[in-house]
Amino acid sequence: MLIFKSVLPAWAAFAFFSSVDAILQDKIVTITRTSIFVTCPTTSASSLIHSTSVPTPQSPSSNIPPDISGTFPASVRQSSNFNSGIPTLSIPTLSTSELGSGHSTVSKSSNYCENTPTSRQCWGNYSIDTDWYSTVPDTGVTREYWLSIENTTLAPDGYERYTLTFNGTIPGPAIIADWGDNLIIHVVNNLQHNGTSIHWHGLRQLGSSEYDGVPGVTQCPIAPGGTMTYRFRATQYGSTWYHSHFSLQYADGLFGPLILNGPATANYDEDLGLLFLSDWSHTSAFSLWDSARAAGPPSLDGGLVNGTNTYNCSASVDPNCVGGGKKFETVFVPGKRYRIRLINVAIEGHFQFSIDGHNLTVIANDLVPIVPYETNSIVIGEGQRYDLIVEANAEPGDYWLRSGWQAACAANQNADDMTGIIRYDASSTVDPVTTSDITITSNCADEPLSNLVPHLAMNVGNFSEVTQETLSFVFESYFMWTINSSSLYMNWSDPTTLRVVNNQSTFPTEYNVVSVEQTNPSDEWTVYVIKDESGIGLSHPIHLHGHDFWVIGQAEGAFDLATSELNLVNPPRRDVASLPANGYLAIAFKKDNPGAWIMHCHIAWHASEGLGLQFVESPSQITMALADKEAFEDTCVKWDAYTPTEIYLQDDSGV
Ligand SMILES: *[C@@H]1O[C@H](CO)[C@@H](O)[C@H](O)[C@H]1NC(C)=O
Ligand SMILES: *[C@@H]1O[C@H](CO)[C@@H](O)[C@H](O)[C@H]1NC(C)=O
Ligand SMILES: *[C@@H]1O[C@H](CO)[C@@H](O)[C@H](O)[C@H]1NC(C)=O
Ligand SMILES: *[C@@H]1O[C@H](CO)[C@@H](O)[C@H](O)[C@H]1NC(C)=O
Ligand SMILES: *[C@@H]1O[C@H](CO)[C@@H](O)[C@H](O)[C@H]1NC(C)=O
Ligand SMILES: *[C@@H]1O[C@H](CO)[C@@H](O)[C@H](O)[C@H]1NC(C)=O
Ligand SMILES: *[C@@H]1O[C@H](CO)[C@@H](O)[C@H](O)[C@H]1NC(C)=O
Ligand SMILES: *[C@@H]1O[C@H](CO)[C@@H](O)[C@H](O)[C@H]1NC(C)=O
Ligand SMILES: *[C@@H]1O[C@H](CO)[C@@H](O)[C@H](O)[C@H]1NC(C)=O
Ligand SMILES: *[C@@H]1O[C@H](CO)[C@@H](O)[C@H](O)[C@H]1NC(C)=O
Ligand SMILES: *[C@@H]1O[C@H](CO)[C@@H](O)[C@H](O)[C@H]1NC(C)=O
Ligand SMILES: [Cu+2]
Repeated sequence: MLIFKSVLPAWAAFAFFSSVDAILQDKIVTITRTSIFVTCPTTSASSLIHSTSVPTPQSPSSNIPPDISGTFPASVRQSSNFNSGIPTLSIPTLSTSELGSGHSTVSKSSNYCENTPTSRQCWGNYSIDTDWYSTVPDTGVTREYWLSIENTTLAPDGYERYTLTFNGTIPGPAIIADWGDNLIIHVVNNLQHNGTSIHWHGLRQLGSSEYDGVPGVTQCPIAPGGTMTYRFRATQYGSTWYHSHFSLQYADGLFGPLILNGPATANYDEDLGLLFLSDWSHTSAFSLWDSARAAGPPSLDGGLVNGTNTYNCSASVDPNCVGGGKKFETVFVPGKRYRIRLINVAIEGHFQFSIDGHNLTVIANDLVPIVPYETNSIVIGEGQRYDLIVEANAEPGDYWLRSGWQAACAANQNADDMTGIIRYDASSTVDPVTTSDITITSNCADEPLSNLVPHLAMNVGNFSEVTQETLSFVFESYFMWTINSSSLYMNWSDPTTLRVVNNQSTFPTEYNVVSVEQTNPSDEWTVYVIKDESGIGLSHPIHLHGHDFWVIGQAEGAFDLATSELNLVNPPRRDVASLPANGYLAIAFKKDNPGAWIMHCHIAWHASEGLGLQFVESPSQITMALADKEAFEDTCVKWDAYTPTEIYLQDDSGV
């Protein structure tokens, strides 16, 4: 058991984190912007390989709460209008009997509409006004994907290293579905010596919590050589990503786009897909881990924009510095409006994104459409997404797109070189000469809450419980975050969900379990407050699985239930929000999704250092259909058979 009663004084923490600056000053690295083009380590949309198939009856549906269940008419899909900019498929429809009952539907055939560049709020019988928490279209479509996890030598920025990839690329191939579709995703672990586990960030996994992909929480890891098939339904729509949730693996490249097409709060012509902003290291995150937790997180070598950048190798004698990186580029047609699905997938880094000469219209935060607002830059924390519409209304030319690394939040060796290029002329090869009028702030937290107004307004309902916990740390042989004195540590062989399925009602202290149970039908919400009393002075992007949460309080300073202001009237709603340094984050969510749901900091080092907890929600209602239970148990049997031969033992929280 890892229970700590004492913490070091704050000066120890400052000493620990100020070593970042010392590391930074030790190195002098120059940067380049070359125009050499090599094969882009990404997959074009047209090379997507996905198939549709008649699914085996989907079991998770049997678990969907009765309020959203209903009958199941066959659907008709207007394939050409649903996802402009993305190749469409001819999709067979399925009959009610093939899928079984349990999925929801609301038929408003008189309101049927076409989703086009001038009517993005429309979605067939549904619209931007539909409450997707209770109503999901019956597309009758199942999309099946295969992902191969590989150890691949790549030079994303011109510096060659081994990376971890989905299908050989960073980012991995895009997974695209429509709101309401079923997804079946086969994940093959082709790593030689490491387990893995894949998470579908922000998805509710309503009735399918065993497919949330967190090792030690909802599953055992997939053993080397093994396959696991994830099955769930897209009850939401918008922009997100899939990534490994196994230790630090996503920091080495294991992430990819997950797009769920649906309505939007503003019109646009073309969808450019996800745009990944990240920091990037020239050595594996695993090789940095021991020093990161003992001496403070390192200042990484640079950053990538959608998996690519240019590192200046001209003065380097390092044989791995092969050069030939390229800048991310995209071409605008004057007058067109582009949707960019912005995401921060940094290990540790906060961005203030902008495009020289262009404004951004923000239409969604995470998987929640918002009332559009216009800005010239946007602050984005790890794991967060903002859907942006950018109009090609500038003087034709070449423009810098800037990740906008915020040096006040974390150090990086090439902070100013995290850029891409917007061109108006596809044949242009010159570097832009544009300048930015953005002032990079020291806001390491979120956009102002007043900007993030959900289009589908929802207030927080009745709640009687307010759980308060305290973030702090211990420093024994290395640094660990604690929540109420306990650092998260998950036993990969003993996932919470398995305990629940086996009717165990107790959990190890280091599982950091917070129980949530709906006991009274008129009291169906829970409120959780995390208070930073660590004295370290860092903000933390807090991510909850299985739910969108309502951000009811977020401020610096101490929290006091009697006096601190909580906003229960249509507050921002999303799946990652910042816990401000030396402050508190208060969230509310509806107790409508039985499962084991982790909540953790999305700074990769911090999650590994134990900054997490789990809500075990209505455990007696967590059920699995037989086939899913067999698959779930099979993954554990194979993992347990593998562990005696394991070379690399777990040496972090596991998530
Ligand atoms: C790349 O590095 C070389 C050697 O340090 C330097 O002369 C050159 O200006 C750099 N290129 C860019 C584009 O910064
Ligand atoms: C990933 O690679 C596998 C083969 O390794 C292939 O069968 C599959 O179609 C690929 N998936 C995607 C989404 O490109
Ligand atoms: C819309 O609703 C009508 C009437 O229920 C149904 O026939 C049709 O298939 C639905 N279309 C879509 C795309 O869901
Ligand atoms: C990837 O390959 C390299 C080089 O063979 C090896 O050192 C490393 O351990 C491998 N990593 C994983 C996760 O398999
Ligand atoms: C995973 O693989 C890397 C690289 O081979 C290794 O250094 C690391 O310790 C492994 N970690 C775990 C927990 O499997
Ligand atoms: C970024 O890469 C992904 C994966 O290849 C791709 O789907 C997406 O369209 C790219 N983003 C942009 C803005 O081009
Ligand atoms: C951006 O928006 C601001 C405020 O709405 C406006 O003043 C400015 O002209 C806009 N800039 C561009 C390039 O559209
Ligand atoms: C965390 O600690 C506080 C203060 O001791 C206590 O009031 C609270 O109940 C604890 N929270 C949990 C979930 O145990
Ligand atoms: C992890 O769980 C397995 C299975 O319950 C158990 O055998 C093992 O002792 C546990 N490991 C630790 C370190 O508690
Ligand atoms: C758990 O409890 C349920 C209900 O009492 C029972 O049906 C089931 O067999 C039990 N499972 C195990 C593994 O004991
Ligand atoms: C909240 O509780 C009150 C009193 O118990 C009840 O009348 C009301 O219907 C509840 N509201 C909701 C949204 O459940
Ligand atoms: Cu953190």
